[in-house]
Amino acid sequence: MKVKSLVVALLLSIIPALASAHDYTQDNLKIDHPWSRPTPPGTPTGVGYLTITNIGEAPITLIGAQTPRAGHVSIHESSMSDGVMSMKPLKQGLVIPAGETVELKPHSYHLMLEKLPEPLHEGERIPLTLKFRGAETVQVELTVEPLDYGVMKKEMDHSGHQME
Ligand SMILES: [Cu+2]
Repeated sequence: MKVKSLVVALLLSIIPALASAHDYTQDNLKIDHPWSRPTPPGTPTGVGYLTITNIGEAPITLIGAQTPRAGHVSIHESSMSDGVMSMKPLKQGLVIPAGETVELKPHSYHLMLEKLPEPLHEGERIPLTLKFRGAETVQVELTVEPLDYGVMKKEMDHSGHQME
């Protein structure tokens, strides 16, 4: 009996993640639509975007991420200065204040998938582990969307990244 109810409890905890694979809720945070873009052969870096909502009462900080598809993942912030897009790593992590939503998206905060051993392919689902201060580690999947997904053409190349 005991084992049975444990199994049921485990299944119940897994099913919501499967039922809506693109929307993850865990304790004090909610993660929406993690996605990425295909990369041309030989490109060392890719991107990761997602929306994080802090549904708790205390601040949460995204402090790191890992994926088997990249040698290293950094948290970056892009900014425009004198018409030039540049980006810098957020060494202290990315803070999501209580009750707020932070979007990792083109031309803003993003995850940088570095040292790609092979290109990211459209349609692929990339496992990603997100580490937080103030929240449990979360497992999500980045869906590799088409290159022109949701943005204007000029935003496509993310060119600052190719120089790293
Ligand atoms: Cu970057």
